[in-house]
Formats: sequence, C-alpha cells, structure tokens
Amino acid sequence: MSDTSTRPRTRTKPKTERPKLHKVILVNDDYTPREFVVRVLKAEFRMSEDQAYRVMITAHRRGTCVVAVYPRDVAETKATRATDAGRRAGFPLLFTTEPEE
Ligand code: TYC
Repeated sequence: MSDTSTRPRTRTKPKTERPKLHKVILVNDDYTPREFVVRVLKAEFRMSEDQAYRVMITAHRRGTCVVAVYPRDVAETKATRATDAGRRAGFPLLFTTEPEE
C-alpha cells in the first residue's frame, strides 16, 4: 500500500495574494481655482464639502494630498476622470495614482 492513505496531503497551492490598493493623489498647481478643486473632489470621490475642502487645502499647502485608496483599476479611472474634468474647464488640475506600500 502506498503511504497516500495515511500521510496528510501537504499544501501545494500558493496562497492567493490580496491585490494591492492604489492611492489617488491630488497635486497642487498655481492656476486651478480652489472652489473648482472642491467641486471635482465632491463629484468624483463622493466627498462632503468639508472633507473636500480639507483635502484641497492640504494639497495647496503641502503640494500633494492622498484623496482615497481603491483597487488599481478604480483608482486609475477616477484619477483620469477627475483630471479630465479640469482639462475640459481649461485647468491643469492633476490627479495621479501610486500603489500602497
Ligand atoms: N493652488 C490653487 C490656488 O491657489 C488651488 C489648488 C489647490 C489647486 C489644490 C490644485 O490640487 C490643488 N488657486
């Protein structure tokens, strides 16, 4: 008799890694009006006036601010849509993404 009937099966399947979340980052510039940045944050990221103002003013003072984290495709789609909203209005507003550590 082979020992397969007594030996517990050892695991050969690799553990599934949880997909990395990606940060959406708001980048400051000198031209986009503050109110416009707040409006885009509210519309694209479903933020309250208060939350949106805090994120906008943090990017304004420090250069960048993390807006939210999502799975990669969602983060990239939202960053593109928000950046496009600025471009359509003639502003250089920029949202980027980067993987969380
Ligand atoms: N710095 C801009 C101004 O003074 C406002 C602004 C804030 C623009 C945050 C972009 O990500 C930004 N009008």
